[in-house]
Amino acid sequence: MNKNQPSVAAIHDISGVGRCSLSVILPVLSAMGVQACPVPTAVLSTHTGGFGDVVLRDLTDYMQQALTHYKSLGFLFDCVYSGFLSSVGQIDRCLEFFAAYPDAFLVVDPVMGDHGKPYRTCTQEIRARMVELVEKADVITPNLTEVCMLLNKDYDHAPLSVTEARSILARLGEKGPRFVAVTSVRLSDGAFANIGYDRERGAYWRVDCEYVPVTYPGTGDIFASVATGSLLTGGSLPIAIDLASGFLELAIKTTYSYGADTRHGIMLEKSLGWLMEKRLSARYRPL
Ligand code: PXL
Repeated sequence: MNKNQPSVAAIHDISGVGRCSLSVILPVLSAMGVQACPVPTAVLSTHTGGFGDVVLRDLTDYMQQALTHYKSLGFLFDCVYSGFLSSVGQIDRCLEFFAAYPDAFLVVDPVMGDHGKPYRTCTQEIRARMVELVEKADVITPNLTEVCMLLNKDYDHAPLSVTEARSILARLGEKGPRFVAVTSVRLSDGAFANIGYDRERGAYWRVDCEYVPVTYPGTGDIFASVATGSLLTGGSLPIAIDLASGFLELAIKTTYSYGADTRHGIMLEKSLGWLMEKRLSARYRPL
């Protein structure tokens, strides 16, 4: 919308407590100099991972009306970035956004589950149709659970050989996206890594990370947002994965050091300043 600054239509839910989705996506993109325009898919009292009976207001109708309004104003977004969806109709709403902005860079974080299980609100129908967004995307950022759902494979958390890791990336790339980044992969050489594939270049990448023995909600959202911010401001795929991995490592270790309740997500407020400094680390290497 402003040619000096990339703009993103960010199609995700907003959860009041638990530091995930728009609560972390907006500050991350802003810190990276990217204008984030939220298109909320649902309002939730908390995320769905451990706070009991969540209050959820679905905004499927709102999404369509918001798009009609933006089109009437002639707004152009440089990027459309989708994530957590609370109803299967929202797949169609996302496809409408994608069609309305044919020149936009399309980021699909196929948020469906973690640790081998679907999120409580992620129905079989949503899981079956997520691939329609993936096919249109320029970049996708699934975790291993979501990879298995997209490839109709049984979830298996055994370490992956380099050949298996490359094969998963290539099969996802065949579905359409030029860039594939898969988070939190255990490799058979013992490394814990975020891995990537640039289909046009035929290049595979890995960024090895320090393993911290806890998991926090929202880390996938933060990974995808930092990577998106980097790609939109001139980063290559390995640079984007490197920056996202470095930032998460810092934020996770910071949170772990406080022993904070994991359900509240990572202490983003303590680490966000790092993102503004745009450090280059070049920890990436070919996979
Ligand atoms: O971080 C993914 C996510 C997004 N939105 C909601 C969630 C989760 C994961 O649990 O529950 C509402």
